[in-house]
Amino acid sequence: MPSPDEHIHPTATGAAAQTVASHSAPTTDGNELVFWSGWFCPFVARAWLALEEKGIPYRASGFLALRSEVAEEYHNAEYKEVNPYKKEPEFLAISPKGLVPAITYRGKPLHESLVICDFLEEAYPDTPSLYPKDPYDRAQVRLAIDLVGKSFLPPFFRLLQSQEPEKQAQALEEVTEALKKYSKKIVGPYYMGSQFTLADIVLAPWVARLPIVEKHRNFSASAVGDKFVQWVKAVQARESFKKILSEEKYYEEIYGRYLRDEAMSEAAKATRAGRAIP
Ligand SMILES: N[C@@H](CCC(=O)N[C@@H](CS)C(=O)NCC(=O)O)C(=O)O
Repeated sequence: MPSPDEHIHPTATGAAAQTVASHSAPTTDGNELVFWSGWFCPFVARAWLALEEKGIPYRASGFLALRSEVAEEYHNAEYKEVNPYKKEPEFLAISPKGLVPAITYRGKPLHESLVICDFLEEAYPDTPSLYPKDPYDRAQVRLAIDLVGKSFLPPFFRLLQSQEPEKQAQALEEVTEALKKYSKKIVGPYYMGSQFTLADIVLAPWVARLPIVEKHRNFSASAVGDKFVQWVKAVQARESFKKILSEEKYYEEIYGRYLRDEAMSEAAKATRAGRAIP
């Protein structure tokens, strides 16, 4: 039986659709990199932000789902819209957990959003860096990444999926606490100051998803603090961020399944079972 998550809106919309369309011509760089993607995914958004920030050429094709003829030509540099919930064998060969984002670089596959971001940083050294130069500052970026992964994401998923008011309240407190910790270190306008780094990218996709928890779970950015509110505004004004946004109503649709605790993604299943998210 197909899982409910297979029936997601099949393509990017709004500004994200335009970004995909504006990358539809073949690239002139030897077509090194393929971006396996889904418009709906915050982890994809991290890799997409990194690609856009770095200006790495990629070709968009707007495929709705992975097809074998697409797989055959996957050495061509393209943005490929994938439905990871279908777990097609061709996609599993590229991304063993069956999760987006993934890339193929010169035909070699890689997965995990942060691994991909770091890979882009190293494979394209002549593009704008996502890390500061100073080693201590770079370590601060890594600490921010660690904080978001360990302290923000697990309660964020619990906040979405919990049905009981006490569990929601507990998760809301944990989300707010994690964001307060993050905010304490924001230099402004971005986490590390004027440079937009991976410390921003790791959390930025959830800026587009905060309206969901504001509307349905009493989340309040101002309860986190003014520094956070200002950071959210700076992220919203960032060109790369605007370029990868789909229309809000489609996020609403996706997250409806999480809010009713019906989502069947690996992350939703792990959250339900009290396991770490993959
Ligand atoms: N840790 C992974 C998480 C990626 C992830 O969970 N992607 C979701 C979409 S947002 C996915 O592909 N889900 C398919 C599934 O759960 O079956 C990363 O950072 O790349």
